Amino acid sequence: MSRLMESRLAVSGLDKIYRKIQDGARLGADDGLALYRTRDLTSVGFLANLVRERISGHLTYFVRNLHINYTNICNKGCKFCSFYAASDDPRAYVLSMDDIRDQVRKHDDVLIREIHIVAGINPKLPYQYYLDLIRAVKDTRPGVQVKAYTMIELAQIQRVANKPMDEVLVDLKAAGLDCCPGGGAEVFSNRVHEELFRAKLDNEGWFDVARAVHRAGIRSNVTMLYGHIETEEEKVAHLLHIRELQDETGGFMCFVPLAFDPAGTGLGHLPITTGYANLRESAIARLLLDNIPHVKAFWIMTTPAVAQLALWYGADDLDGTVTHYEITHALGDDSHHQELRHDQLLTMIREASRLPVERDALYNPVLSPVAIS
Ligand code: V47
Repeated sequence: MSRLMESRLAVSGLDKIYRKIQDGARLGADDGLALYRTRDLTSVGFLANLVRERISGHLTYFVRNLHINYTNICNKGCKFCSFYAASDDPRAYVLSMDDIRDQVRKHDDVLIREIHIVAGINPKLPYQYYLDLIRAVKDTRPGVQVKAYTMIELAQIQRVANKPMDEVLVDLKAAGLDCCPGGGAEVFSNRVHEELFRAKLDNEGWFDVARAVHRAGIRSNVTMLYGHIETEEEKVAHLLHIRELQDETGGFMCFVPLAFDPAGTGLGHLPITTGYANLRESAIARLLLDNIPHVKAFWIMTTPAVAQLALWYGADDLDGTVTHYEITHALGDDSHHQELRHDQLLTMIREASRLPVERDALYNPVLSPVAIS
């Protein structure tokens, strides 16, 4: 390390954290708070990059994927969500199996490896719907991997299945479920739960479902929704809870920081997150989550420009081509069309002096002419 960087870390009070990282020691809650409280983002990024390069070198992962949101009907009423609709709302929809097949077929001309499926909690949907949905996708697009159902949806699926979670997961796996997305974690704080998503599964419930998923041999991601009413202490506690659960199960593939988009939500008065805040979240997550292999820069929420910079602030994954994202609007307009072609992802990664690796939903590198070109 250069003398300049050494004195910079000393001035910002992060030299102790640097020594812990060098020694491979775990950071604690106090370190997490110090990382949030310093104004010296460059030093936080420098530290996060040491860990990022220790874990992934210069590699940066991406996947050719597609999102399907099978219903927007939801009975949870989360204050941060603009996607949900009551069943009598004119915007309300439920996709039939034919609709699902049509949505998949629309992309027949492009290579897709992962289909990411999440939706609202619609109490009218029967158990069979969730199994048929996975089968419909896999029949229409043989070989594609299905990343479906957050822990919140799984709790609902178990409710309608009316049988133990372990048996539900066996059925879902048999239908073709490959892994689960990380949504619904929000912030593991009873206060935030009470204020923003009271009707939803509580934090302990989320952990229990994740434990069952990992026990069933299904890997998942985990998210944190930031930029609303949460405190720095609550974010540190959230990250440390995840680290503890990962020590226990080892089932998390990737941490996904999700920048809150206030447009159309019950928190519409809040500002959108800044580039500074977005880079800080990916860097601190990389430093505290020493046992999670990947940190995602989800460009949909932060803009591609900031996601590209995040590759030097802890992140080693750019998610993917995405195409259409219903949960939030495209920044700056009212549409849901949000797409980066794989060649644009490659350019972004290479321009940032990182090495692109095309992956599948489970982070296995795939050798394709694009990945090696
Ligand atoms: O759980 C809801 C979040 C999540 C808003 O696993 C919002 O690879 C921002 O989990 N502003 C669903 N976020 C999306 C999700 C996800 C996304 C990308 C990749 C992965 C992965 C998972 O979206 C919800 C909630 O936390 N969300 N409303 C909003 N206004």
